[in-house]
Amino acid sequence: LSDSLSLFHTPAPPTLADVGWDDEWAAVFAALAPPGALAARVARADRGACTVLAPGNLRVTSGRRPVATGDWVIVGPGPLPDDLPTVIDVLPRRSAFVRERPGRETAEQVVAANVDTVLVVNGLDTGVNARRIERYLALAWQSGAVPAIVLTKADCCTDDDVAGAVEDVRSVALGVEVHTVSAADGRGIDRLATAHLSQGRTVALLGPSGSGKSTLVNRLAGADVMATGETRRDGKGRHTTVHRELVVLPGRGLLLDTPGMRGISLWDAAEGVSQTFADVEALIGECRFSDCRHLGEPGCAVLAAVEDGSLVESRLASWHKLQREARALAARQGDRAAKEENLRRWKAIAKASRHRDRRRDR
Ligand SMILES: Nc1nc2c(ncn2[C@@H]2O[C@H](COP(=O)(O)OP(=O)(O)OP(=O)(O)O)[C@@H](O)[C@H]2O)c(=O)[nH]1
Ligand SMILES: [Mg+2]
Ligand SMILES: [Zn+2]
Repeated sequence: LSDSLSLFHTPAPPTLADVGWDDEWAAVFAALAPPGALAARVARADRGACTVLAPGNLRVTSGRRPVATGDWVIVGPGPLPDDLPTVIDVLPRRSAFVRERPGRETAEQVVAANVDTVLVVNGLDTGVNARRIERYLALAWQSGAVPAIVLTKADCCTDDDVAGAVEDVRSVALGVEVHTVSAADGRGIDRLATAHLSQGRTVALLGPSGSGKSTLVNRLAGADVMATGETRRDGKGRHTTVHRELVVLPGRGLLLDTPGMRGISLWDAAEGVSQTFADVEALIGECRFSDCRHLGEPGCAVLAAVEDGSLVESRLASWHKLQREARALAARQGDRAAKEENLRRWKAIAKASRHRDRRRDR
């Protein structure tokens, strides 16, 4: 227990409401939980075990169900008297930020569950990366949470540079709030807190390593809850934060800090891409051909917009790229589903034939 007590920097343990519990969760829990089980929220998930919040702060085994940081789970006693309590079930997620799991297999990774606001964090010391922001926004919109963009380290730039960066971001983040903050001089922090922190609400911070996510968590919490690290200049970025972790600010909501992600591949993000590129998609209906691919067909409204300067060419290229990526993923998912189906059939055949052999042996 003691190693997880650092999650709380106030002496009073958080209440269920502090952790995000509400009537809707209560109703779902009541419908699914066996008598005597507890509701708890996953603050940190490790292989096979997780730390959960509320009613206390306890270490439980995850059981067979994969759990993600931010999940609401049903906890019951372990199978043997001395066993740790065990996650029996995961309550259906209200939102989930999901990317493709890095590595070779085609699988999803739930980065954050039941999040209300996704803060897409970008450091002004490295300049804004519009393409990366679009990618995060696609996944954020897809997640069901509301994205906002936070440009950190405003103290590293002149006011003109800050204004220019905000302008650049606004042009690719339509309808999304853009905040500029500095953990060094404190600017923008209160405004960000007022806009997004309140009891029971969950705010996830996502962005590259060294962009200042943990520093911002500490600023918002008013205490050093997360370790922070020097930014390396050689581009080899060592990750300071290595676990995703939910931090409770009693009465003021929850922050979900994450390790910087080097690459972030789309996972089921078609709708999120459409929402991120609402400006491009609005033009599509105007193309002469309903199956226009916007690659040079006559009467293409998208290319006409590039021509007259109302759509930036690099943004169109970015849209094409993310569309292709979403389609390629769907194809790989289809391949994988077909392989799994094949494997299931072979296993069934093998089992049936073993059964037959046994009967023959008798
Ligand atoms: N000047 C300045 N430096 C900052 C600011 N915010 C963070 N930093 C510095 O940036 C470096 C990285 O900050 P972290 O908060 O550890 O970055 P992170 O996004 O959590 O990184 P990972 O945990 O690796 O993903 C540290 O040296 C911080 O002191 C800021 O507003 N201004
Ligand atoms: Mg960090
Ligand atoms: Zn077209």
